[in-house]
Amino acid sequence: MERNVYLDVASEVREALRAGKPVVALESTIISHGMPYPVNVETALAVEANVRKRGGVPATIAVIGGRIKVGLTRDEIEHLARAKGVRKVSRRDLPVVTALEVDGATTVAGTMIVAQMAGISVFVTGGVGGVHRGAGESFDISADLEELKQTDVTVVCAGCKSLLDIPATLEYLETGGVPVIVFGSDEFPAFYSASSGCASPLRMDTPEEIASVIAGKKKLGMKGGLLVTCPIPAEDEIPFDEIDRIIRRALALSAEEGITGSGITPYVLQKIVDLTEGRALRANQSLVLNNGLIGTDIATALCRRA
Ligand code: PSU
Ligand code: MN
Repeated sequence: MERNVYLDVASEVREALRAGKPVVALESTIISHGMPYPVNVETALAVEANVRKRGGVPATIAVIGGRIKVGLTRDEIEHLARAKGVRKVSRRDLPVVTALEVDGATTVAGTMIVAQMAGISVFVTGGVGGVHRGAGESFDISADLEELKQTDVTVVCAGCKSLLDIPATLEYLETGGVPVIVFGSDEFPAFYSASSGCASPLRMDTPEEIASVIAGKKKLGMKGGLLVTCPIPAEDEIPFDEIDRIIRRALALSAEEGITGSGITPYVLQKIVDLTEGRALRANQSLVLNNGLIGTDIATALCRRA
């Protein structure tokens, strides 16, 4: 593990890594900016429980008072879930929150950076950022995609929302050399719905197969992550056309309100929850929990190879 004066790795996580046990990183922007209280706390704890249920050790990542924490206590999760003004921490923000000694919730990009610092290979979340609709004009492309190009962590998610331009996101990942695997489906999933209209770039049906690609990339000495996407469980799926209409309305509202930059994703996520009266929130919870199980199976398969 790299020596890092800002990093606090929880003893359970450190011991699991030393013993070669499966450790799964979890992000915190979903807690502070992605879901309302108290569903955010319930979900964060439930996904940690799912990781444990499958024999893994969860490591939720965030910045508390400028310290980069790998593995949070229940009180720390509760704090992030309730506190106002917790910053959203992507790559550009990490040196700022540590220097200023403030709180920060890490995005996919931020969490990947910290997971790599701690020596964690697999990271589970809900959805990943991507190329925004209209990015040709706005240049709004999530730093998550840049991170996948350069940081050696596998991100397990449920695809990306149609708030993004999904075909452009897949093109961008291809250009960046990021393997995109769909677990058990021929179609790339769109978060709330199992279908997106985009074919799966690569389908795999077992955690062992996926672990072999992660291990293979490492052996080749190639930098960068992998994106593993898991379709939402069928019982909680919202049909693509139905949720797409709602997302378009949420996007129109964000434009009317003049929301820009890193504020767009949290604003739109909140509006989607409001407009669906919580159905989107239940779907979000369900897919994160499912990803927790699959991600732990991948981490376990990876440990068995070592
Ligand atoms: N998409 C979701 N839920 C989320 C996010 C994205 O469905 O919570 C969060 C993640 O933390 C992701 C970040 O890394 O938003 C991307 O933000 P931006 O588009 O500003 O890069
Ligand atoms: Mn952006």
